[in-house]
Amino acid sequence: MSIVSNSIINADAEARYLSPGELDQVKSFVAGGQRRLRVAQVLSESRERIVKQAAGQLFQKRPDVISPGGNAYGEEMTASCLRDMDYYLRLVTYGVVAGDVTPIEEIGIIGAREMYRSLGTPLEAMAEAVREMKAVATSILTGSDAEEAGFFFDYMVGALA
Ligand SMILES: CCC1=C(C)/C(=C/C2=NC(=C\c3[nH]c(/C=C4\NC(=O)[C@H](C)[C@H]4CC)c(C)c3CCC(=O)O)/C(CCC(=O)O)=C2C)NC1=O
Repeated sequence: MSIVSNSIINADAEARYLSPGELDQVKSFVAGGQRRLRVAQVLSESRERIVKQAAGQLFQKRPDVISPGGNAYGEEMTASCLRDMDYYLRLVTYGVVAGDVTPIEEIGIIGAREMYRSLGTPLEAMAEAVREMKAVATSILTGSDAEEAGFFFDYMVGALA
């Protein structure tokens, strides 16, 4: 789940101490802790704005999804769509805190494409929604904070598209 728990699980499986290489990795994980927590905090606090602005951009680029016959057409379906965006933003904050894509993968990626296909949700539009959230999020964050978050949004886009 994170470099710390993974290193411990691997070392204990061989009943050994953490190796110098593992300790180095944990060291850089700990050194980046403040930054990851700051990024997760900003994203959490800005979630409404990020989802709302990104959805606005998405629906402008893909008016078909909220038009009659579209997967997010109608108040209820649009609400499900925004909720999914919020889910994925929340998963980005998990990835940022863990410094690892595993929580995102396990909670929101494995089986997601099949699920969206069966729901008739266009995957490219879902990926576009995540791309738009990245754009808003990285405009709120700065420098390496934006890069840190951007990595997890990109991972998600790649996994959904
Ligand atoms: C945290 C892990 C997790 C995920 C990812 C998740 C997704 C998820 N999205 C769903 C539906 C949905 N998802 C969307 C989303 C969209 N439609 C579009 O055209 C847009 C591209 C997009 C918004 C950007 C819509 C419209 C539905 C409702 C579809 C329906 O009921 O037919 C459903 C079906 C059940 C439900 O409506 O709650 C699930 C399980 N649930 C989870 O627990």
